[in-house]
Amino acid sequence: MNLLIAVVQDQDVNRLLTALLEKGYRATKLASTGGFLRQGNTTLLIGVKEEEVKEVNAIIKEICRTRKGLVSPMPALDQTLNTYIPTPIEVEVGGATVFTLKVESFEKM
Ligand code: 2BA
Repeated sequence: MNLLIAVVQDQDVNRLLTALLEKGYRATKLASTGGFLRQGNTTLLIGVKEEEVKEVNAIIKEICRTRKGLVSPMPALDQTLNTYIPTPIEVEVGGATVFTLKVESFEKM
């Protein structure tokens, strides 16, 4: 058994969950926030057999899009807020960030 922890953009979640459920996979959806952009994203916990990891990763890859995000850098410590003009920096977000963990034990009680 493996646990995929997939951080995905909110815009992709519904399509991704539909695609996973259609193929018989189960998932738990958690609301999360990216540490860098401080914007909402979604973390999915997906428990799958070893031989299913590849297919689930392929589904995630197919559905999750790359998008642009904007972040405003914090002013330097020696810079007063009066003179600080934030210039947003563009970053590329996604498709998805996926961690694959081996599960030591899996039981439903
Ligand atoms: P955020 O932390 O909000 O990051 C959003 C995007 O900002 C990242 O996209 C990346 O392009 C950029 N970014 C993040 N940290 C950066 C840094 N220190 N310097 C410059 N640019 C930076 P993704 O890499 O696609 O990540 C999307 C979301 O996936 C992240 O949102 C975070 O919630 C999660 N994530 C990514 N890598 C992770 C990791 N190693 N551990 C835990 N969560 C991760």
